[in-house]
Amino acid sequence: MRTQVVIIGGGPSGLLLGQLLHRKGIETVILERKTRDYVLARIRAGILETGLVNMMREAGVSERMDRECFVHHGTCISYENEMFDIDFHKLIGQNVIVYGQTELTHDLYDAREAVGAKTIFEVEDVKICDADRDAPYVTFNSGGVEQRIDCDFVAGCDGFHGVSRTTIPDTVRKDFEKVFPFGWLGILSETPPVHDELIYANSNRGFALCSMRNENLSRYYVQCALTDKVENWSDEDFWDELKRRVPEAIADKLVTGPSIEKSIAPLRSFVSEPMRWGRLFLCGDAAHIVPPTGAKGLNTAASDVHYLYEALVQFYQDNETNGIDHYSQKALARVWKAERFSWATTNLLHRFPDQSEFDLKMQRAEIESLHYNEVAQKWFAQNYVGLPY
Ligand code: FAS
Ligand code: PHB
Repeated sequence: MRTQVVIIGGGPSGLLLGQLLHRKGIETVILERKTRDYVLARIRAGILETGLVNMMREAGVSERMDRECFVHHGTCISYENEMFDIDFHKLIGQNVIVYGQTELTHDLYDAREAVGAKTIFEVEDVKICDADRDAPYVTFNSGGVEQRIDCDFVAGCDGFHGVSRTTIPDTVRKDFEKVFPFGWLGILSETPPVHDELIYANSNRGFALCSMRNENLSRYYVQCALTDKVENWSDEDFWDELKRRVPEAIADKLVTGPSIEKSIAPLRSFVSEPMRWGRLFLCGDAAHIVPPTGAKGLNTAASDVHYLYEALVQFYQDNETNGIDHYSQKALARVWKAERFSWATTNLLHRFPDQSEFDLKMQRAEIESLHYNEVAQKWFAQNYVGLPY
């Protein structure tokens, strides 16, 4: 088998890259470890930056997103019984949209199948070979049969636990990591959202987030201990704890109901450099992870896709290598800014086990300056809606 670009990973990064390249006549094969249903059952991001929305439109996969999404002109931050709005539209004339990663991934799978582009599911034992040479190839096992695909390039879109990142030798790669001492317990419930915008809550009991997917599908999170287990939390326990962490006026109007999904995600900041080794390019969670506080995970994967897509089109159409030669540098410049915002918002809104009284005073002072200082709010708004590509 031969193709131009082998994409490892059929998550949003791989699918979006594949769809964009297809529309430029560049052939790809996606290798996905799981089944399509398994990938679509994962509940993840909910906020899309304008950059990602524009790429979905360029990929020709935005019809349902444009029809069903919520446009959010701002977000709310609460601290104990106080709550304030950061109005992106008023401050910087921009917004974000609420459209679940699950839906976005579903749309991309449908689009890929509609154009007949090749995706091989349930692959095993994927190996990237000769990535540092001019004729890379990928071997894998499918249905018990060893297979090989020769290609020009490999896009490692296989997430944090994939094989792409570690294909880059330890002598070349440098990883940067910070593990946070808590996780997020999230639930999905078929209930109306408690507020028309998201609420990021800082409380003396820990962080909480009120989010949504549509007018009758809500997504909520509470900060929990790393040792916590989903089975320790009944739905009632969750709702009671959420009510303790948001302002009374919000708790009073919260509509509760049975959870249809419940999971705990650990929080970490992680970046692996470089994001290119020879003809292998890392994209998305394969190269970096952020705590979801700043809603940057999926959106930073999108900017990687943007840079790699542009670079590969330039190579195939203009026989230019400037884009691919500068891919890692360009992608990392934006990645680190997203890491900074995600780290800063996580420190601002969570309770840390080792926080002193002084630390709590500093956290409170920072939230209050965000509440009353327009310059601080503009910085938050510019980062939350997404820095330019
Ligand atoms: P993904 O991990 O989504 O996709 C990688 C794909 O590669 C997977 O389908 C996997 O099965 C496949 N794969 C792995 N190894 C392979 C191999 N060896 N061979 C073939 N295929 C392989 N971001 C936010 O912005 N907001 C959130 O609320 C949020 N919540 C999250 C919750 C959890 C539990 C996790 C893990 C992440 C969350 N994220 C969130 C971040 C998330 O949205 C990612 O940024 C996004 O999925 C990145 O997409 P990909 O880079 O495509 O990686
Ligand atoms: C979500 O809706 O899942 C979500 C929204 C914003 C975040 C994190 C998660 O910052």
